[in-house]
Amino acid sequence: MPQAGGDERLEDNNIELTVVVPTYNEAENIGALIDRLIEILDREGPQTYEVLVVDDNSPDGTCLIVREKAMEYPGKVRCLLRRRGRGLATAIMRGIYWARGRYVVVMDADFQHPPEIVPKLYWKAVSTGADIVVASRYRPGGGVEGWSRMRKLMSKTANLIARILVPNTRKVTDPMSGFFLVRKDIVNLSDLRPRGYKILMEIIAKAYSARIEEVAYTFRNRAGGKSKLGLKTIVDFLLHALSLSPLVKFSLVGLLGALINLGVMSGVLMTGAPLDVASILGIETGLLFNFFLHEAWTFQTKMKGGWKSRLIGYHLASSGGMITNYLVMKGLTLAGIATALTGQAAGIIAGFGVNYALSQSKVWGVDVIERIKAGEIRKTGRTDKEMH
Ligand SMILES: Nc1nc2c(ncn2[C@@H]2O[C@H](COP(=O)(O)OP(=O)(O)OP(=O)(O)O)[C@@H](O)[C@H]2O)c(=O)[nH]1
Ligand SMILES: [Mg+2]
Repeated sequence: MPQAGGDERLEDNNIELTVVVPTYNEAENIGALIDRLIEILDREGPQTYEVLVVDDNSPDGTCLIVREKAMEYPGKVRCLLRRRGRGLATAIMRGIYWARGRYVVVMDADFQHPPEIVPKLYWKAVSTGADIVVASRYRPGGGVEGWSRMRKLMSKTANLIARILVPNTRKVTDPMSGFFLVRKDIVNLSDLRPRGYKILMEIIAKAYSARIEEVAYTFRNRAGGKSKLGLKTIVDFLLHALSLSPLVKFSLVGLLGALINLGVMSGVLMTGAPLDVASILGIETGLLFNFFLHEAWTFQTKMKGGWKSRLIGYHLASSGGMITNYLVMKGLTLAGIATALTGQAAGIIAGFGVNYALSQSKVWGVDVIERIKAGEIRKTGRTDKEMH
């Protein structure tokens, strides 16, 4: 998708806020929502704003209602009609692309996201300098209204899965929120590959150096119309979280590294070299291979400075994994719980866990990557502060 700027939108690109509302069959809600948004934003919002509805050609005529409202509130309301393609995440991306505002708020049309929170998100961003402000159900003062126990449990589980799989989401209490503000220029639309509903999770996963704040809110019952939520949403969420997860990439790289380790070892053995030499060469080649792939792919640092200290760190993390592997095997076999082989297998799993945990938190931790992306860690590996 093309990036913002450099076209006809530039001339009136200097408004403060765009509220993007994706819709599919929201004729029952959209008119009232626009009235309410205009009333609140005129009173409490920034001087310049617009409401941009992105409608996927709803058969119930949602976009026609929006166009009537556009005449009622000139310059403040637009409907972007997508005749081809459907899907919430891509509709939101379209909305962000066409937004003229410096800040963009994304919200649902069905009043589950209270319009009164919109100015709060905006003023929070302005007063704190945040790049992203999440409207959170899980902050003190927030909550959900009318959810069954099952839906609460599903939401909490999804939250936990995101936290485990996508470390950057740990910065917020509600990474799955559909209600949030972003500063338009921090979203790199061509970098997003969203699947299903949870575009915020991906924006947070990829915006390493973004400053994030939250505002509590209560998620309300749908005012009218029907839900588009289904089983597919859950499957999409899981696949999306996996695709953003360094854990999955770390495992794949680890497997490849093991194959390289074995390949190099057998090659060296064929030259008549002693087993110890062949084994150590195999281990080190596998490690180096893993390291460079983790740099470029798993954690996407793109080798931006400080990599030598990360290389040493990765050797330590891997050694921690190997020691754990050995200790677990030894412990299980001595205790008579496992055979040599099953003990070693359990050791490999435990060792992998330790290696991943150390690599992810210490070598390529969220804060480390944040500092690399912000250009704070230079080629020497020292930070700007240390150099001054
Ligand atoms: N443009 C567009 N909007 C969509 C699409 N699917 C859902 N939406 C809109 O996205 C918002 C959220 O969808 P909902 O069906 O309310 O999903 P939900 O809030 O998770 O589910 P409920 O709690 O049951 O309402 C609403 O404004 C929908 O109209 C789509 O395919 N295209
Ligand atoms: Mg809804």
